Amino acid sequence: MHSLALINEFLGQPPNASEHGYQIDHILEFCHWFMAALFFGWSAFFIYVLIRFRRGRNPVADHEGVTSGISTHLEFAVVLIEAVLLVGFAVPLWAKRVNQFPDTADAILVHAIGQQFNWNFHLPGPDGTFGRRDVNLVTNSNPLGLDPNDPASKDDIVVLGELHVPVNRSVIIELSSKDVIHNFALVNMRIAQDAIPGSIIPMWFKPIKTGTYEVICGQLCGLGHYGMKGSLVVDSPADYQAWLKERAELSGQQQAPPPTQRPPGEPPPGPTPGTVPPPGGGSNEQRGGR
Ligand SMILES: [Cu+2]
Repeated sequence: MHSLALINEFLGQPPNASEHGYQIDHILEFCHWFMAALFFGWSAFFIYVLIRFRRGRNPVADHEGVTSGISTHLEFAVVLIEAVLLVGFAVPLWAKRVNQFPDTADAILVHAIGQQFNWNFHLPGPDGTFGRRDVNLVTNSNPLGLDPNDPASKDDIVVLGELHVPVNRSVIIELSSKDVIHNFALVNMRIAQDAIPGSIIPMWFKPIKTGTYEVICGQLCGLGHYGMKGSLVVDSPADYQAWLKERAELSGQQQAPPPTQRPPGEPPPGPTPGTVPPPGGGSNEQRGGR
């Protein structure tokens, strides 16, 4: 890329894949170089002071103190640079993220719902309308509490852990949480946002490179926090359509009649004879062992 990317790479920053990410990277790079300059500058000054004002040379304390104005000018310059960084770069960049959302007409809108310890994604399906969700309807097989009686929910797509989005389209994610505070962190997209129970918080980014990227939880949310990972797959438009089609077919299968509606005479559902349930009960099998 360019020479300033040295520190970001050294600190393990993965490559940027979003439209606005280079701006974040520039600020990070500049801040790190600035902090490095301050660190070496102040360290040198500290060592100078230790030698210059040693006891052997100054047996009696001087009550006048420093008379030169150099340190005042230096400190003023540091404050000025920091103010320009904050007011001139950081705040405008942040304001654009939170105030200037893309037009929903051509953006992809997805709901992401955090739970200990997974990310659920809810897509509106072909009708473009999100079905009603009700916390009272949440079960193991209906992790988001989607209302089956709402016509808009019939074609909705619910996926666990893996979200696909098309490249070069803005993505708006409306974040919420089922339990505690999580943080939806897309490091490659240079964006992160807290998911707070009881709130729906939007965030947006525009992926510009296809590939598979990590979704992590950026807030310590419990014992399984370390494993709260998912993936964001940025597809070509054709691959994205294929994924949508596949997911729509799969969610059609999920709407098969529930076990209580089995034909008369058929045995009730239960563990397959001869199998041993795993320790701790087998009710979480559907969640997959990510
Ligand atoms: Cu979490």
